[in-house]
Amino acid sequence: VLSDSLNDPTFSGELPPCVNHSLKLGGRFKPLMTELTLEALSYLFLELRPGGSYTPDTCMAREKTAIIIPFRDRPSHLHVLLLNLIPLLKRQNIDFTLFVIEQELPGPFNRGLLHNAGFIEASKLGDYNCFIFHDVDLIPINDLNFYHCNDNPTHFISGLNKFKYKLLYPTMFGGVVSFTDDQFRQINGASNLYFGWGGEDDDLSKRVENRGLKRLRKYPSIGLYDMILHGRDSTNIPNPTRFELLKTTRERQGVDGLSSAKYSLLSTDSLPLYTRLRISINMTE
Ligand code: UDH
Ligand code: NGS
Repeated sequence: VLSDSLNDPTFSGELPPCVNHSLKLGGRFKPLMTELTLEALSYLFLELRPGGSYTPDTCMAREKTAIIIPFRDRPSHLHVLLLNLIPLLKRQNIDFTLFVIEQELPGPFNRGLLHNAGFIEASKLGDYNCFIFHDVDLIPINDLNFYHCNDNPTHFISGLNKFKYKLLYPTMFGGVVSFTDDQFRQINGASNLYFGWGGEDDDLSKRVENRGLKRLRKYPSIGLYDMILHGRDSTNIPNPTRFELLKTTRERQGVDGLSSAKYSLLSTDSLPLYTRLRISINMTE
């Protein structure tokens, strides 16, 4: 007679830990660039809980991960990212929640402040111990690029299609990076002062170094991404003050960051595939 162990009162088994060498993993793959609607996507991923959370049901994940996506007006990129990233995270047995942190108009885009606001708001909603900050237009193309945190902050990108699957310079630290809760607090998060395009990721890179942490990077054949090619956003023009700001990273680090992030949270919506956080930033504050 077959018995259901879960209904057996003497059964007290625990799930085994999730391991990296899951049978579900392939290696490099070609991403799907189809732009589906959010409704179609939500039918594809019915196993996600409202707000975009997923917990593997065959093993215990080693950490609880918040994926934080800085965002403004890129719905088609977001849908392509979801189509590729959700299956990859599931194959890797990651326990995750997707947060899309959106900066309302008007005003120039501020990616650094969105990192801080995303970290602060996600931490209020769950006990996440791993944070992965993820640009909306970067699609991972290797299953072995694990969405885990490490003993030091980690740059997930070792090569990008637009740079012939290489990087522009060795200290690059933009696009997709991971921090444990402690690591992000240790560097006082990102700078809030970079309005417009450029430099905020270099500032983050220096903040890691200034606090005696290392920057890790994924193995060259593994940290591969395809960027969805696009032009410059009209509300994210190059920031003319970025080079001046980069000269004062060290002096500012203690007072400009997580500890001083100012924004208004306009709404929190638990959508089928992600938690949407809308914020406004007052440039004059
Ligand atoms: N982002 C938005 N909306 C915006 C601006 C930025 O969602 O209006 C987010 C998004 O997650 C994006 C990230 O911020 O991936 C970084 O912004 P970006 O993609 O504009 O920056 P990147 O350096 O590209 O990747 C700059 C475009 C330069 C075009 C040059 C054309 N030859
Ligand atoms: C550097 C920018 C970074 C940027 C990187 C790659 O010059 O913010 O280029 O940009 N630093 C400064 O401007 C100080 S990319 O070619 O991907 O658009 O991330």
